[in-house]
Amino acid sequence: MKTRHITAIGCAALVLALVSGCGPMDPSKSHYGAERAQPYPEKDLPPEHFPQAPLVTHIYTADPSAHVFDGKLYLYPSHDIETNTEADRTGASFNMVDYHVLSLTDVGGAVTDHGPALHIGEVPWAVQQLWAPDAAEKDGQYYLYFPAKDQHGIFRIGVATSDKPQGPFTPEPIPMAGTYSIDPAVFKDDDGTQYLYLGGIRGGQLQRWQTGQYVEEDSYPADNQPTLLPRMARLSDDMLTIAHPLTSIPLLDDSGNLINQGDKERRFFEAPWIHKKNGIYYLSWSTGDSHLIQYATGDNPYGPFQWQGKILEPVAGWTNHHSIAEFKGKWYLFYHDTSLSGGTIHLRTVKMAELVHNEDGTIQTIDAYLGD
Ligand code: FUB
Repeated sequence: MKTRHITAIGCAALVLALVSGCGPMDPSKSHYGAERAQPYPEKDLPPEHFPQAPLVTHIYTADPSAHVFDGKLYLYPSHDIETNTEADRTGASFNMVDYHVLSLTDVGGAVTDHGPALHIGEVPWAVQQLWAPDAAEKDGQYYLYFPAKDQHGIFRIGVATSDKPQGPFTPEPIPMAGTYSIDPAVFKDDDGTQYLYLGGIRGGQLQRWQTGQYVEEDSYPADNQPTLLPRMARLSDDMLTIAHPLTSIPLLDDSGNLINQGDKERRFFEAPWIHKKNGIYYLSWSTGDSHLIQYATGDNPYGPFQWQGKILEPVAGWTNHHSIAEFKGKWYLFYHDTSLSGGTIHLRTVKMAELVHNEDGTIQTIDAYLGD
């Protein structure tokens, strides 16, 4: 078990990473595609361009899903590694093999890495790419939900259980029936009902499930047609299965129409996340190739959700993936960037920043990359 402090250690590690060969990758080979909205990682930027320090610096971490269990803040991130897998449009270079759970007792205090919580070799059906996970608790049992590719190269969602929030987790022998794509996120409503949200296009394969069956070819709606939508289902009482088939979550623009495929700054790409404040359900997501975290609000877990604004500007790196949680009376955004690796797109590091909800329920936009 390792414990790290959020201190200048982060800066030292950044310098080390910059000189240790984790150099910038050709952005034309970036995760999922060639688009790039901002100059980083073509430049090596010093730490003052990043208002928040890495939460841990001894490993690369990404896609932080945050939950408070027993008064402690737990993060369930991806564990990024250098795999020498060629980067391509499917995200092949994000070839992660295990998870580590992190926890904090106080914001700004020590961050504990609880060590390996689940390895792909322990999951009978999973072959590669342990991508963004999430976790949930029910009756003293903890559930880790995770995407991985099966023997056919198809992303499925698996679940693993533990009697401790930090694991280690024991995987179920098969993926959750009726699940597909990536980026599971679990939301527990005030009445205790828990819901699974998921989805990601391009490398996340959501575009291959438009008929309800998997097809090998990628196809997308025309730019003037409604975009592909994230999916969700209520979790069964056993937390191991979904209680009904995955259903699409309508995302509406400010005029009340479904957001169109061509609306690249707002359309859903990956990383759905739900939080609830003052009776308002907030659905937030990553726009992928336009590198934003957007959000919409609704009055129930199924939506529809109407777009409200932007939560996070593009970070350093290609992917932008977040979660939101309340801890000790304040709300926080958890996100990642590539500042620690000096810009290597698949070597990211998790961070947190305070998130402010305005009186009218809107959310203040955060900029975690200060540019030049
Ligand atoms: O970490 C692998 C993938 O990159 C995640 O599943 C996506 O959301 C993106 O962050």
